Amino acid sequence: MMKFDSNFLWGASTSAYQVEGAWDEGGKEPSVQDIRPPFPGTTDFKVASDHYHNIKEDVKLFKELGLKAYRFSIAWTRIMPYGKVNEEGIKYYDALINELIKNQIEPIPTVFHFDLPEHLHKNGGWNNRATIKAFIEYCEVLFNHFGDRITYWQTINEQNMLVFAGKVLDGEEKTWKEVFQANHHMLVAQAEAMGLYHRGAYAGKIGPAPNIACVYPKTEKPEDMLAAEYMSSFRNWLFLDAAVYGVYNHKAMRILKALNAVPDITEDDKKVMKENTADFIAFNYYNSMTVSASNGESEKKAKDQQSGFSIEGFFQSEKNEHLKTTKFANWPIDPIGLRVTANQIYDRYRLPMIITENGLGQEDILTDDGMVHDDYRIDYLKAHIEQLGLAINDGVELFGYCPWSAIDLISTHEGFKKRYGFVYVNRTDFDLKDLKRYKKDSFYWYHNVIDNNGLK
Ligand code: BGP
Repeated sequence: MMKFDSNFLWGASTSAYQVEGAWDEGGKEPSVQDIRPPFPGTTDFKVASDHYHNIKEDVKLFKELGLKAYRFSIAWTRIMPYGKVNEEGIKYYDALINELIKNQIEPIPTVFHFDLPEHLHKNGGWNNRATIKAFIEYCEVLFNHFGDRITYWQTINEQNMLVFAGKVLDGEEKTWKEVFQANHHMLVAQAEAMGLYHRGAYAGKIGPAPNIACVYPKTEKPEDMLAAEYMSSFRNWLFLDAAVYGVYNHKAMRILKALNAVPDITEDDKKVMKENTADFIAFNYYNSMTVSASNGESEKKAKDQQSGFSIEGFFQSEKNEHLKTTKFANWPIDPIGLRVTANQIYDRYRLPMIITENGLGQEDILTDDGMVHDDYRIDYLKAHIEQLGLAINDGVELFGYCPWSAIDLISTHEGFKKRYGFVYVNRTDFDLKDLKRYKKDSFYWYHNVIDNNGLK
């Protein structure tokens, strides 16, 4: 099996609201995640995995796991509650970043991961242009305080999923027109943040972190191929073309026109987007998509981040009969799709790339002797790492892999029982137990992969 480059960043991922807890401590403002009602049968985000109070213990485990990188998100609500700088929030992330560095783990922060501050949300959220300014003020604080220790900044996690699965991710049902106006403001905010970072001449790099999935045509019919191209432009390239080339993808624009959802774009916005672009691409990959030409079936919205959707007149989501699916939510499992996706992104943009999420959510069982036999997760990750190696052999510039998730945390909409971590956290949705950490079988397995710098 191939060895990876000696600098390859074997990592793992989390996000602030899903792992930290301490939702009202340290001067934190509630975020949209704290104020929306939890999905039926699932917990809220108040305690999560209590990472906030366990940084030292958790980073020690990450070190033991062998992580070379830890991809996490910074809570806007800790750094700038109600728009004011909060020293306690800065101190918290200083402590986390310093602890990681002390343990030779590269900190890879995401600036914004689904947790908009409540006061901005109440003022119209991303639909209000004023949120762009608030975001830039927040970024400025981040770059000033942590910029000396960060090499890779990610701007916005899965902006495309905020667009297509927004109702699941922040509880808001919006029209296409509203969704794409909010999306446009996020694109401008991201470009301004990248500009701010570049002008500051910091030593690191900055880029977006969308969820990218290759799209297959259901059959060899040319109409299905065209449908796949349309979905890919709308779901994937709209977001990366904007971040890397500073322009709107033409086929995505064609769909926006048909949906009556073209946002208001000023000449200034165009200039800002064109002049400020990404240095690298972080992307999350869980599964591929399959579509056929629209047969007039009406629009179907995405159930969640990884499920398909249909746009009348352009593409219709289909089941891929060749792929097995996950137990939770029936997401297709497609390791080869990761190789296809990585190649497609590299073909288009020629930028260095890092995978910032990929993983399997499953109900794990803690045995009486404190073990978790998660061979299903090992199989999933192994198959994906194999394809990642093949993508690198193809010539794709991939410099890191951060599976979701470093430690168990709360799923976006399926609660604590849907676990992803290498480390088991002893709690359920409604019983906090002792929150003790246990190493799963996948922990020892991933440790060996990292140690060996590749699969054996
Ligand atoms: C991505 C999100 C993560 C994470 C992951 C797994 O879309 O960026 O926050 O939650 O999906 O999804 P879920 O938690 O819904 O199983």
